[in-house]
This record gives sequence, structure tokens and C-alpha cells, in this order.
Amino acid sequence: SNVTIKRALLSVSDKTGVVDLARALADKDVELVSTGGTAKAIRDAGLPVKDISEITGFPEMMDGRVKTLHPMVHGGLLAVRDNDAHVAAMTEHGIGAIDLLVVNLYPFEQTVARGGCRDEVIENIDIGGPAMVRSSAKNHAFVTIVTDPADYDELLAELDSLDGATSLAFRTRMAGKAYARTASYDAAIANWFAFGDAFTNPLGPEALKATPFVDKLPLAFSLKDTLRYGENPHQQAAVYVPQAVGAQGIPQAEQLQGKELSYNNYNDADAALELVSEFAGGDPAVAIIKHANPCGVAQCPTLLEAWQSALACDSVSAFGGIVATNVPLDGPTAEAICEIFTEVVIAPGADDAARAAFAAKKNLRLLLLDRLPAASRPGFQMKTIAGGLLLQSRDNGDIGAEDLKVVTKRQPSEQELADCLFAWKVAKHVKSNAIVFAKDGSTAGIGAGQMNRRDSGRIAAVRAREAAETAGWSESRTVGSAMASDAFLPFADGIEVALDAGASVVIQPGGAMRDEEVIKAADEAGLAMVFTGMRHFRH
Ligand code: 93A
Repeated sequence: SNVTIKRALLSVSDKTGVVDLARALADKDVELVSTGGTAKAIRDAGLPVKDISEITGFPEMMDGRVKTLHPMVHGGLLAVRDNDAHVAAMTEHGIGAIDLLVVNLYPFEQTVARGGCRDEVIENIDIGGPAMVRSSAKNHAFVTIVTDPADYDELLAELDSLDGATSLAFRTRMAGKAYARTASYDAAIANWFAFGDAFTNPLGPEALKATPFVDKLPLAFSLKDTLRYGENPHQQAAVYVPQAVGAQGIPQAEQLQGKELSYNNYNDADAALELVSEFAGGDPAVAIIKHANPCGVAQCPTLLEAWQSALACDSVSAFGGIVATNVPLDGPTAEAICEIFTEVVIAPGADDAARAAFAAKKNLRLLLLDRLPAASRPGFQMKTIAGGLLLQSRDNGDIGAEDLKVVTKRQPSEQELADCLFAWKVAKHVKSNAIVFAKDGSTAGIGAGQMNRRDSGRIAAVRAREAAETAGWSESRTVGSAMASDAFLPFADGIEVALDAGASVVIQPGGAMRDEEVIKAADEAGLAMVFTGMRHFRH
């Protein structure tokens, strides 16, 4: 089952290592055949190579769209060498066997990732390459297929050890790899047709409505890493990334230091990144995350102030937390973060002083991104359930001051409105039921993940009081704060929660059956209240 390589066809877009490979093959008396650009590279290195047009009897034509799509090529790849009829056909038509195919495909994924225009993307759909790859992989009983420059060394080692031949085991393994490549390549193409650059392109809500895609299951994901374990040590876990898109997120971040990320690190780091992305382009903001919920978020004139204010919200929970910022890290902030135990820090860059400060904390994982993902981008979320999976577009809903409807007699002040919008942005990233108190660009208290809204409110208020004690403040920061609720307040007791904490304004979706009662309670207490008309459940 060892097959000696007498003739090789090389056709590669990524020319890495191809000249060295061609030289080594020529040294073993392998006849080289090649397509335009690859032939030129080999010839320029002074090696003998035959043009594919000599084999097909046709010129490479139509901008290269038709180069190798020919029976002289596919006959040479597909013929079963010990089948008399196949051999007779080869003889009759003058088809020479091709024993080795070295191909890598037009850079479709890279063209999409770098934002190539539609025509460029289409032109980079390789047809002849995958056809040859599939032909030779099918015929791996006789033909060797190599699709990855990383495998050239192994190929040469194989030829060295088997006197110019390859083993069936090697050919079979490479054939499997070849089909995995054409499968992921076609999946990337299908993904592009279904989603375009939806992973990166920040579309407005109207455009999103115009391009529904929840009925197109995204197939093109490839394994990035296997993880040590999942949410718990008895679970397996891995990270997959979408193909053919310039996605930006935790899997794409550069990790400068620290142990490898765990499953929970990925999940929490993503929550932190998504939250600070809401503040992209604005004043410096910091989010501290624990178990995928924020325990402190602040936006201030300086990053250091934002860190201090976010930390003050709940310094107990911040221990062992995950920190993300919306601007590059600076030295003073990095030093302050290093004062408490932090698992992961994520930022769109860090200056030298910040890097130096973190370098002293070897276990801290520092993740740097080129840029923040766009909060308004579309995309989807997936969740498996017993017997199936649920797919939904991601929650990129956003509201501004102009979308708020004041429902109380008292109009909120400008500062109260600003606090409302800040609290609302944070509440969107808190597991339901979510109650967030915020004042002066900082969360004062956060209540997450309770089965009723009143309990979330109570927890938030208790946290805030403890924070005030810790900081030695004369009163809780919830006094005079805005209270945000991720979904409507069903009963007037939601207003009691706000009043108990000393909030002066409430922001909530509205739309409950008892809205009138809730508004009446607010009016009686002199509270201001605004409706968003949008809900942010997060389960
Ligand atoms: O345009 S194609 O789809 N038509 C073909 O017949 C064909 N044959 C090889 N693309 C084709 N190829 C691809 O050309 C290979 O997969 C490889 O990526 C590339 C190598 O071209 P060159 O040697 O001219 O750089």
C-alpha cells in the first residue's frame, strides 16, 4: 500500500514553503506540474516545472477561473490504478497519473475578514482547488493530498523514510484533513451568503429587521481551543470561532500573561466586554464582573476614577472579579486594579506603564483587543435545550433620551435622566430579575437573578448600604439615585423598593396591566418615572 510519488501537481495561493518543498521533491526525481503563480515561483527558484496548460492543452483562462478543471487533471487524480478499465482509459486518452497533489485554496476567509468588496469575495471562491482536493482525497488509496503548508515537513519525512513513497495511513490521514478543509471552506462561504459581515458590521435596528437571519443556522464555526474543563471539572469544554468574519471578542483577544482562560473566564470576560462596549467612544468606563453579572460599573472623567467608583459599589464581590475597560489601560489604573485580587483584565490596549504594573501579577490574565465589538451589531445567541436548540438575534436594543416617556407628574431633571440611561445600560447586562441603582455615572447597588423583582431591589439596596459603611460615607449612594428595572414593575410595591432605597427616579419598560397603580404610587411619593417601551430580559 505504499505508493511512490513520480509526478506532483502543486497549486497554492499561500506560497509559504512551496519552493523548498518543490526543491526537495525535484531532488527525489519527482516531476513537477503547476498552475500560473505557483509555477512562476518554482521556476524563479531555478527548478524545472511543467505548466498545467501543457497537460490540459488549454490555456489558463477567464481570469484563472478555468485552470485545472479538465479530464487530463481529474482523470490523473481519480483513476483507480489497479482497475484495468481505468488504466485503459488513461492510455486511450493519454492521461498521466498524478501521485501527489499540493493545494491550498483562494483566501476566501481572509478576503471577508479584511472587508473585501463583494466582487473580491466572490472571485475568491475557489472552484478548481476544492475539486482537485476532493478528487485526490477520494482516491487516497493511490494519491497523496496535502492541503496545509504545516504538513510539508511531515510529507518529506514520510518520503525520506519510505524511499520516495507514502503509506496508506499517511494518505488516509491527509485525506481526512483535506475534506475537513473543503467542508470548513464551503461552510465559510455559506455563512457569508447567509450573514454577510453581520458579526462585525454595526447595522441599525432597521437594517437588522430587513435582514432576518434566525432561520439560517450558522454552520461555519471551527475549533479554536479545547479547554481544561467546562463550567465544572466533570464537564468537557472547547471554544469555537465563526469563520469568514472579522469577529472581535474574547477568543480574538491577545493574552499577554497568566494561565490559559477557563470556560468560566471566557463567559465572564465576555459579559464584561459586552458591558463596556455599551460605553464605547464615551468617557472612560469600567465594569467589574462576577459570575457573568456586574458588581460595579462606572463612567468617569478618568479611568482611575471609574475604577474606584465601580469598586466602591461592591468591593466584597469584586474580589476575584473580571475587569473590563472601554479605553486603553493606563499605569495608575493598572496599579489600582493590582491592589485587589483580579482574575482577568480586558481592554482595548494598554500603555507601557499599565503593562509593567500587570507584569508583576503573574497569575492575572491580561487580554488586549484591537477594538471593542460594536454594541449595536447584529449577530445571534444560541442555547441548547433537550432535543434541540434555540437561536435568537442578540439583544442590541438601544434607547436614548428621546425614546423615554415621562409618565409621572414630576419631570426628571437632566441629571436624573442621565442616571436613568446609565442604570438602564447596566441593567441590560444584569441577569433577570435585574434592579440597578445608579447615581452620577456609577452603579450604587445591583440586584441580579432573583425570582421576583422586589427581592432584587432589596438586595441592591442592602449592598449599597454595606458599600457606604465600608467607604465611610454618611449615606448610601442609592439616596437620590435612579432605579432601573429590566422589565416592567408589575405592582406598586416596586415603587416601595425605590422609595426604601431613597431613589428619586425610576426607569422601566412600562406596559404592565397595573401601570396606572404604579404611576399613582410614584406620583404620591413625588418620584419621577420614565418608560422605555423596551425590555431587557437576560436569563
Ligand atoms: O479559479 S479556480 O477556481 N479554477 C481552477 O481551475 C483552479 N485550479 C487551481 N481556482 C483554481 N485553482 C486555485 O488556484 C488553487 O486552489 C490555488 O489556490 C490557486 C493557485 O493559483 P496560482 O498557482 O496561479 O497562484
